[in-house]
Amino acid sequence: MKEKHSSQDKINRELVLYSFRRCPFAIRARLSIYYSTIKCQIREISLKNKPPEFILASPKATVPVLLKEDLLVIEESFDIVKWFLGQSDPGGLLIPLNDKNEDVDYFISLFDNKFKFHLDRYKYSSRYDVTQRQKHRDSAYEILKLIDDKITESGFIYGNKVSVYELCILPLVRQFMIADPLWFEEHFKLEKVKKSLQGFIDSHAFKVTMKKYDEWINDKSKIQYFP
Ligand SMILES: N[C@@H](CCC(=O)N[C@@H](CS)C(=O)NCC(=O)O)C(=O)O
Repeated sequence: MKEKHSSQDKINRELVLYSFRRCPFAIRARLSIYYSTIKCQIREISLKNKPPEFILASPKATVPVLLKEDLLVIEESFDIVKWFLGQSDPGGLLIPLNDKNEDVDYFISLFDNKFKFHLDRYKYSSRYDVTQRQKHRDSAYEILKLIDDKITESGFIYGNKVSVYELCILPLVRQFMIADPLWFEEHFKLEKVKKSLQGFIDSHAFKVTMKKYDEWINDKSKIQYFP
């Protein structure tokens, strides 16, 4: 964590999330804010025209980025999730992290790295190599099998309620579905994953999380809050 805020942020001293509506990593961060019940200033930015204040706060310039009240910056979505729920977790979403039989970090990094690698090459195959599209879809599918095996009788990845697993993994699975909705509808056979994704998309939490915000401009009278 680094201490880099613009002078105006130093005066404001409130939580600020730099976000991008469709980004799966920003979605997970906003979901954690929703479940924490904490209110946070939200700055919806354009990834094609990143504001200088954002780059100053986080030179790696990926969303989401959280500016904390103590002026520290959190630049990784899973760290943002853990931070918000570490402050307030009325729904017990962090419980799997305290279970010695669970390797939450392993699963989430599997999705953030390997799954995302194949997802990008499947979803945006024209930017990579169209001839490899199906191969990457198959590889992503193999990773989704691991989650299908994990999903319990109650339909959740851990126990009988939503947890940090759904928050972090399902936004990426949604991208996999969006890459080719017709194929997903007809050929995706991991029924537990399919049902879990549908429940997630239909949830109040997801609807609130996908609310549209105006693009941020540095004007005090235009501050927006999430949720
Ligand atoms: N490991 C990062 C990944 C974040 C990420 O890759 N975000 C994408 C948007 S989905 C981004 O900001 N890309 C930079 C760009 O498009 O310029 C995290 O978990 O926060």
